[in-house]
Amino acid sequence: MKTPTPFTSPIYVTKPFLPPLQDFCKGLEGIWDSGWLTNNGPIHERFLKRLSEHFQTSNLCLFTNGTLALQIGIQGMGISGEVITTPFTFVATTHALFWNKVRPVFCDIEPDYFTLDPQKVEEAITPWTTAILGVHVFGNPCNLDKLAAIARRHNLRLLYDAAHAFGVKVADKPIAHFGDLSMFSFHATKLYHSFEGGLLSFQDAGLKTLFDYLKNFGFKNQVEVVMPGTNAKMNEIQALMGLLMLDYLERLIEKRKSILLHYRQRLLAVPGLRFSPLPGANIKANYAYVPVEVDAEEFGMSRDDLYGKLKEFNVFTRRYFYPLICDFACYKAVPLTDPLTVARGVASRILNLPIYDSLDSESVDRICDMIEYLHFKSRRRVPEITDEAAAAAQLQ
Ligand code: T4K
Repeated sequence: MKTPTPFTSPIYVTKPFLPPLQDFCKGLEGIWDSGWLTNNGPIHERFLKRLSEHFQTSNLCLFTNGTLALQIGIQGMGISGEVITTPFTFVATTHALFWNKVRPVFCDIEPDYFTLDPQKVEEAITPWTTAILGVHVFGNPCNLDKLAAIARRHNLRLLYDAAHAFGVKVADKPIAHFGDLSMFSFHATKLYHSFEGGLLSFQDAGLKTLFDYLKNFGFKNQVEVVMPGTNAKMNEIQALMGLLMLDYLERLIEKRKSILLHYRQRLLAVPGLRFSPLPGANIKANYAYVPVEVDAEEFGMSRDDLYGKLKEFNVFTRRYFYPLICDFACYKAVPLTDPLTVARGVASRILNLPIYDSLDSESVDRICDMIEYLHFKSRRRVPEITDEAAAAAQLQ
């Protein structure tokens, strides 16, 4: 097998899609003309209106980033005591609890889609539990029905970190319709972005005013501050990007779907590589990430070695989410009530492959060639990808 040629410029795990520069510049001219830069400006209001149509609800509030949105969501809902959450996520999920002086209770995940394991959630409930904070990690919806039933049975609030899940629908409903509150991140690394940005969607319309106060220093009007709020407002430039990006959302999702299917078709038959099952028929996925688990024994090389070797070919994959949050120095003291067996295994095997709009199919093929080559080299044999295996892989 021939040694693949490294890419001449780096291939990162993601690269933001940008709308045509002239459209953005036209929007900037409007901002220059109006002189309105932030604090619920006209573009912010237009963006919010378009998002209400997209989400089929007006219970929405925009923020400068997803982390502050989640922090404010937790605070505004009066969450206290303990919250059951996942250790397999970006660290901001737990930080948002910590900043509210809420104790995280780390609960194990299920092996297919890496979201909270409902049975483990129920086992972790104590008299101090006030809420469940699930994460639709990589855009995979949590087990919505089971978590809702547990929350109902135990009188808990149900919050979702939906940072990865913009554009996802379940049974034709935007994923924001599930749970009491969902947070979406519009960070540059997301499939849909506003440079930086965040959104809360919630069921209780009464929370809107509270969130608006909390993100704007607690101001009710020019002379009344009704609570110690912070500054977490989305500015006009962010809103402009978000507004322009909305027109491309479906196209971006379709392109990602084709990239994911391409990776699967090429790599599913390689021993030691495992993809999550394709989403169920009632789920409209957003294909935000391409997580693959690497079984060191079968693949012939550990996940970390593969990650390192791909760098030599100028391919920069990411180990989202390793280490587990409970293993970071700042959370090591949080007592664990569960060995987190599944989460630990997944964190040690997971590797996210590059996926973004401008990644062409030739580049996907080259990345797959590199992975096959590294497997071959470590095994000293050509992977046995028969026509039947490849056909079966495509069907899975
Ligand atoms: N909850 C979850 C589950 C999350 O995943 C996140 C954020 C949050 C909450 C918090 O939401 P925000 O407050 O961020 O809205 C990135 C992002 O910074 C972070 O937003 C994201 N999750 C996380 C999964 O990924 P890093 O440290 O991996 O980013 P970075 O700078 O290494 O970027 C990754 C690659 O993307 C780079 O190698 C190159 C490319 N890139 C990046 C940026 C920023 C670009 O091409 N252009 C860019 O502008 O955290």
